Amino acid sequence: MKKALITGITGQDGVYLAQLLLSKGYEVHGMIRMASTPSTTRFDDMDSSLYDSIQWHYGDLTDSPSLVRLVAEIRPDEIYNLAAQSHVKVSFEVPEYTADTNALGTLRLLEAIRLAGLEKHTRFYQASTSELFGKVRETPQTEATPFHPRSPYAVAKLYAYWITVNYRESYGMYACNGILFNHESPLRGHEFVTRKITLALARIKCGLQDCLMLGNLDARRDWGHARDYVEMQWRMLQQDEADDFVIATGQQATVREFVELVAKALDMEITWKNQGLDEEGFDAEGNRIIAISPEFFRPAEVQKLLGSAKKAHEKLGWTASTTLEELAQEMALADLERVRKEQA
Ligand code: NDP
Ligand code: GDR
Repeated sequence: MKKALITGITGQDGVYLAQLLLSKGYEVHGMIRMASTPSTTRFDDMDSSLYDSIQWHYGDLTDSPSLVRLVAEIRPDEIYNLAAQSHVKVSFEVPEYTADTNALGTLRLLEAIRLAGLEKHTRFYQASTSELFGKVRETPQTEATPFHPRSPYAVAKLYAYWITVNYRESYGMYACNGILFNHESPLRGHEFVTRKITLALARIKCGLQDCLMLGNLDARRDWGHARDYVEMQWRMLQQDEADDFVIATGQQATVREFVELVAKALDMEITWKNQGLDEEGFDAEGNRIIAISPEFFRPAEVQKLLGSAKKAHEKLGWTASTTLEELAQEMALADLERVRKEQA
């Protein structure tokens, strides 16, 4: 039985990956942070029996001793480093913590593997990101596209990307970067734009909320489904040689188009408004509207991202199996059901 250690197991990808690895017969170890309220609620959303199948350990990417101890004790065959302060806008507010977790945390974990003498045994997956491309130099972005990160989050992930490559080249470790474009699901954090939209429109439909405030509606993203993307994280660690891969759908849409897809899935009429709003976002007629607020703009924006996953298609057999329409619909209907349960 293979043993896997997942950091960031309580996050969106962590839950889908744990489910996948358990279904493949893995012994799954999850690293979890101490929290004053439980951070494992996503497991209840997905399938609470999964929780009991996982071996839980306290640890933190900012705490070397916990990482050294865990890796030495578990001696995992595979480590998936999904933990991160993953919100791009928040990284402008907590830049040092973001660097400590996302950049140095990756280094600490790689060192823990070496200190345990497992550099020729443990395979390592690093959750790299399309945010590395930032101010894009070419479209679509591939593994060969130059990086230009645009946030403390992305700069920290750039360090993590290169230290992963460096440990592969220096110590012969099987260490891979998955350069994943945005991927979403009904388990997505509420502060990311897709989930913020599906939850707000479901609440507006049920009469629990009047207005949705958003930032840059013209930002373009290549959005896929998290369930499809974790399958590629696993496949990257099953190759003969470690390598880095872009995972993307090759389709792009704006935030505004995503709102429209969600409204369609929920059979709602929406009104766009930018001026003539009172403090709470109502217009003079008290309409329910979608409004734009400077609060949600970033100091430096990543305006457009579009990936080419040709290499992953050829070597990992990757094809995106969920369209953006299907994703928007699945997320919207899941939130509508949640809101209705809440109401009941
Ligand atoms: P989430 O934000 O949903 O989950 C982040 C996870 O990291 C949570 O389990 C969180 O724990 C944990 N975490 C945060 N800080 C620490 C720390 N200091 N020590 C240990 N654990 C910590 O992220 P996603 O699941 O969406 O993404 C997974 C990874 O993939 C992240 O690294 C992200 O940056 C990257 N990525 C994500 C993409 C996406 O579109 N989703 C695209 C490309 C890359 P807690 O529950 O306690 O907060
Ligand atoms: P992103 O995701 O920054 O791409 O990072 P997010 O959903 O936060 O933003 C996507 C785009 O939408 C615009 N936007 C808003 N964003 C948020 N969060 N809230 C709003 O109200 C809003 N209005 C408009 C943003 O400006 C942006 O352009 C995600 C994270 O999962 C990262 O960890 C991961 O590395 C990348 O995806 C790939």
